[in-house]
Amino acid sequence: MKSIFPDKGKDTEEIMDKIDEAREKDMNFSSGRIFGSMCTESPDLAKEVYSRFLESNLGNPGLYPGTSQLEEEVHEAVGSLIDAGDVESLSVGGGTEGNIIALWRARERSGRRKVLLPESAHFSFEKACSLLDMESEYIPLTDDFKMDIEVLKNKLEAEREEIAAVVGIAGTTELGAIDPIEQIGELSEDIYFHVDAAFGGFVIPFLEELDHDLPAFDFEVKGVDSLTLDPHKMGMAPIPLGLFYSREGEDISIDSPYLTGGGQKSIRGTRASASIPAFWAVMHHFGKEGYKNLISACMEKTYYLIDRMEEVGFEPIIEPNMNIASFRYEEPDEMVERLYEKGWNVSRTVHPKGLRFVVMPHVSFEGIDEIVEILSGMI
Ligand code: 0PR
Repeated sequence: MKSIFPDKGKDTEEIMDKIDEAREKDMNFSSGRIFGSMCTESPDLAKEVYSRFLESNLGNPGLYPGTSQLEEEVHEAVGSLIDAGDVESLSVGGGTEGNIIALWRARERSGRRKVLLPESAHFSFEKACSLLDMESEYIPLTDDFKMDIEVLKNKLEAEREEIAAVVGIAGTTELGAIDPIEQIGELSEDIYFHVDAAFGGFVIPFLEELDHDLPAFDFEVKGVDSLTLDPHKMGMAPIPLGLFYSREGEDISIDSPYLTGGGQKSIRGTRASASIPAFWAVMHHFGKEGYKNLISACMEKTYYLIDRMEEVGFEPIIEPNMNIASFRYEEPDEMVERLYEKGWNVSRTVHPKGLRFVVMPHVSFEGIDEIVEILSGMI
């Protein structure tokens, strides 16, 4: 096969021309046209900090005591938002890695393979089950799109001995619904209970401070064994950064004899770590007050989007708990494609079929007016 690997080095200008050409094809948050992503643009400060830590690799933490210290401070500060106390914490690549680690621990602890999940669970649990040779069993949802606690109760009574883990979601991907975490915690008792708060974990604590009445979802609930949440979603951190917290931390550590640190608990070995100091900076840049303002502005835009969509005939699937608004629509796939061709990114829901908007901080009132205008011309 003929090698197409570059023969000789090129000059920077030529390289950068190609790089810019590719970058210009990408969509970007600042256009205000992305409604289908749970990520957003980080403040400039984060970009500056990120670029100073490109070498940093917490897979070998002894080489980076400065980054390790910032990591610890991030874990403690975010942990205090979710009542984590002194539970163990790990930096992960995002919700997917956090969910895999949770099921891995549950399997090792119990020696069992069955996982009970709400039908609204993110597809990362299917990856986890496939990797870990575990079996997913889905619990149907109630009319308000939360895990049906009665069905869970019966399942637990009938199959308790086979069940490795129960999963609850605090902020579902499609609708932002919050499962009844307290009730699941009571039912799960000695069975491993993991909360996927990848999105909601950075929203609910601030909404609570803004006097929204939301259910307990974190380590305040006694039965919760582990919880994952993503600063790279509403935390405004650059990707990739998730945080996994676990009440019982000793389950799995793999020896890493050639490295500093002694053992690794994460799935990744080498871990790009620049997003940790970048997030440390973002967290200090906003503070609680800044996050409350951001989330409150997102909620205002969410309600505005719902009003505007109702005006043109769309029906919201649920009253929003957080900054996700989804609307019933029978043929979302085709609509999503058509909007994409026009330069707009809107996502879809599957249960039930609909159009899904994540109202992140980069979304503007003008952007909402524009997309509603376009949609109303297309239905
Ligand atoms: N758990 C929940 C509840 C999630 O919503 C997600 C991601 C995950 C776990 C997995 O997180 P990571 O993708 O960080 O591993 N939800 C979004 C989704 O799949 C992620 C996303 C982000 C999608 C940015 C698109 C995008 O542009 O829809």
